[in-house]
Amino acid sequence: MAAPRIIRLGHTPSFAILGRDDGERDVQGWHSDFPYLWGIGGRANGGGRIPVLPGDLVLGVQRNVCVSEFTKVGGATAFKLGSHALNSGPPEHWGTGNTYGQRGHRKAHGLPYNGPDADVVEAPPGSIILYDSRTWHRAGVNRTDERRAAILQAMIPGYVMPFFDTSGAYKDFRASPLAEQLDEHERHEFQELMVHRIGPVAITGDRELTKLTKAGKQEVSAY
Ligand SMILES: O=C(O)CCC(=O)C(=O)O
Repeated sequence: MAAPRIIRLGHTPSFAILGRDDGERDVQGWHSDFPYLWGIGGRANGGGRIPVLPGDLVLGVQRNVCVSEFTKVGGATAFKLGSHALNSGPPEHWGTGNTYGQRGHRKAHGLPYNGPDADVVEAPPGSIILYDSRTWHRAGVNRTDERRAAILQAMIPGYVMPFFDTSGAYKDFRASPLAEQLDEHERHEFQELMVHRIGPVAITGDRELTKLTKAGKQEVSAY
């Protein structure tokens, strides 16, 4: 399977921060990430958002940066390693994101599945956890006083539509002093990750973005 030549972010990178658990607060349930979103987003398992194709076609790779240390006691992410190959979402009885997304569900029913089939991935701060977006996972439970933080990035081929429009965040970045800290190559790379487009046209409700990013150089055939 040839790798796509254009890779983009499926949404603006976001933080996932966990404070100490109090025994009753809402927690995240089992799910797969964008563009599959099995177990979350209100859809039934499988959801039909993305066709499930045989073989090893991967339409998303998740890249989570551990800002703090990831330990089991501190709320490291739990995965079901190898579940991407099943090409379907987590079972309902594990407690999916749809179920645990209902306010008060954890207080009433306890935590989602945390048995021997759940693999907690521990990692030092600064680590990057890369996984096939189909892999079932959920945030752990932080039983320490240190907050646990990660930056979540959904990497998708350029031909998959983004989950959210990234234009606002990209334009804020361009107008900020941070943009000056990147060299020309880095600025270009960042633009390519953040601005979804086909050929010269930025795919966004923001008409200014096509002009702003002078997107004309890219060939449609590059997809
Ligand atoms: O916060 C975590 O440990 C996992 C979050 C995550 O990967 C997700 O929400 O998709």
